[in-house]
Amino acid sequence: MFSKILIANRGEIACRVIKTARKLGIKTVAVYSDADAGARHVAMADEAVHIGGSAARDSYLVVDKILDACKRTGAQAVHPGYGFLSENAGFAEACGKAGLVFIGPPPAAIRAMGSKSEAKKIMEKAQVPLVPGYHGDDQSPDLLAKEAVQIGFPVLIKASAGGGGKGMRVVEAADKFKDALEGAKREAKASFADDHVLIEKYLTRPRHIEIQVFADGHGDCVYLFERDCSIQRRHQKVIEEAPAPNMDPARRKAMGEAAVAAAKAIGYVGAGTVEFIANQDGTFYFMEMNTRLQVEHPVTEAITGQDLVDWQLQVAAGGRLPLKQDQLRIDGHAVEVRLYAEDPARNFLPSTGKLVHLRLPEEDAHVRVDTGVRQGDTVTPFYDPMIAKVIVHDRDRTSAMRRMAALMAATEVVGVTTNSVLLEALCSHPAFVGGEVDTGFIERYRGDLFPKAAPADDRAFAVATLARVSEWTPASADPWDMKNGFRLLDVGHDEVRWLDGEREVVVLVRRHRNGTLGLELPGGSQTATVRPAGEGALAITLGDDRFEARVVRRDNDYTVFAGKGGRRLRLVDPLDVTQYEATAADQTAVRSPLPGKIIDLRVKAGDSVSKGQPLLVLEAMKMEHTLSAPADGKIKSVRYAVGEQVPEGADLVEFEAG
Ligand code: MV4
Repeated sequence: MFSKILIANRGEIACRVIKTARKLGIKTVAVYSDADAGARHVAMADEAVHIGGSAARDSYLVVDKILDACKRTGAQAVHPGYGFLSENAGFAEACGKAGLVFIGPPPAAIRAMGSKSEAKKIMEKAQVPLVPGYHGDDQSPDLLAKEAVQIGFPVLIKASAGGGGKGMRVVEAADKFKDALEGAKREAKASFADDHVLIEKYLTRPRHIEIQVFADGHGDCVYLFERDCSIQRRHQKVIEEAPAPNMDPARRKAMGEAAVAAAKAIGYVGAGTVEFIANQDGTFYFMEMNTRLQVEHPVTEAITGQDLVDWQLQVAAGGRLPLKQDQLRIDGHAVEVRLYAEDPARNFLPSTGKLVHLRLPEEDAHVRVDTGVRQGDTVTPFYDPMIAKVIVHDRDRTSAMRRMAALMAATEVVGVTTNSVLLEALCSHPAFVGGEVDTGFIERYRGDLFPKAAPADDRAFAVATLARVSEWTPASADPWDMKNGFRLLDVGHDEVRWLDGEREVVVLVRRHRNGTLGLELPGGSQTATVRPAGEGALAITLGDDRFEARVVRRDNDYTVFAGKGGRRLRLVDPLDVTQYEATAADQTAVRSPLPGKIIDLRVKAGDSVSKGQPLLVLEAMKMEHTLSAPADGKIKSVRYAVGEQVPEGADLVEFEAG
């Protein structure tokens, strides 16, 4: 077994690998970029090596710097995590050439799975079920059109070099095929420099079911059952679970054995995932194979009781698989959610900033939290904005979902916007909890999952006001002996002004002789009491209700956590004139929300535009963001050209409202 390994990654997966290495008594070396100098994975490792600039291309993707760090520290093996270089055959090869063990599959296996059509050819030979379709080398439009008719519409045109849904076109009928084919080839050429496409029968309500496989270097290979990852948004997994709901045991065995056949067909070693797409009736087809440890591996660990990084280390060190197939069992049900710093209200734009307040679920026998951040860290635009993975394991699916929904409702983050409200809504949605699972779920239930932002309710105003009053009332002071800030106006009341978005609400506060408070709220008067509870919480009575809440103050922003996600209210301080942000009509420029690259301009100086009209497309954090006109108006100037890099906050388009 290794005495020292280097983790060529960052964030939660780096922390996660370090945790298992430490359990096995293996020393760890972290690598880090400028932006990660104070990161959690650096603090957790036994040693750390700075490898370059914040952008991944200057650090985590630079093979030579990682190999040099191994050399300098005497690391014997490299764990690539996921993303970055984890599926880079050249990197795996370079490790081997440098006398290092790459903790992953052989380079040839990585290469074999790199091309969709190559992978499908290998699977066909291994008799792994493929979606009915055409993935030949003849790409003449007439032949492809004939194949499409043969398959039967609707068909799906897919870029062979594509991934994550890029370059896919659904074609409903023959007369639409030629245009769609041209569009798909154009996009494939632009995105992957390879316009080779394949044609498949389109599955209308598919499920994404993947099988965890594990092979050692001695010819053994097992499957550790399935994960259902159908709940996705823009091909980003949002919720993953194991086992798959309503999975028939015979089907499970068939999929597991097909996945093992796939792994054996390419001489696989290590942890791998064979992805299938399945119809609602359970028929399944090979989609692709991922030659890395997946983000969602913890749900498999939870139901099997295995530590897959431990298995990786043992197999990479030449050991045999720890268990045989008939020793593996499913226990209970596990679900994982990915807590992201992104803003659903701004079309899921990544949300960057300092984690002023971070209260993640407490770990216990049912709950695991894999995170790479701590309160006070900053979510930067350089990397995937995942804050944490929360994994719940329980006796059955309903219990696991109920527990997860409660954890999401209690999760508190201030400083960035997160998707915790969406996660809570999903895990408590009757259709989802009832087992309705397919890749179109979020779109189908958009109305339930993204309710219109309701105005703050009386409870939010009451809690924020009580927090404000608590700032005036030192815990021990006699409410009548007020020295600081509590002004007795006419009949002994004070007022607290709040902004909820653009709506201003005034709450009158009266102190009663018996020490209770009278609050005049938008919905009427309420008697309240407040006292400090443990860990910065407030113990509140409001009318007949008694509950705990937490309020996090940042300048004049009070974020209320009272069991339904965070609600931010801004204290109106009459002396602070800067609090009225420019409304859209006042905006004279469209600014870049993130550092990125301009990849498309839709307007030019002099154009008249209407509110919401797309102006340009910015590429940032591996995603495309379309920036639109904040109001009706005219374009005065366009400050940047296609291909130019822009900093966060740069004025991209000068705009004149009206
Ligand atoms: C499909 C499909 C329907 N029919 N293939 C999306 C990206 C890549 N993972 C394959 N994908 C799909 N392939 C056929 N023949 C629907 C999808 C698909 C999808 C698949 C799995 C998980 C999420 C998805 C979201 C949209 C579309």
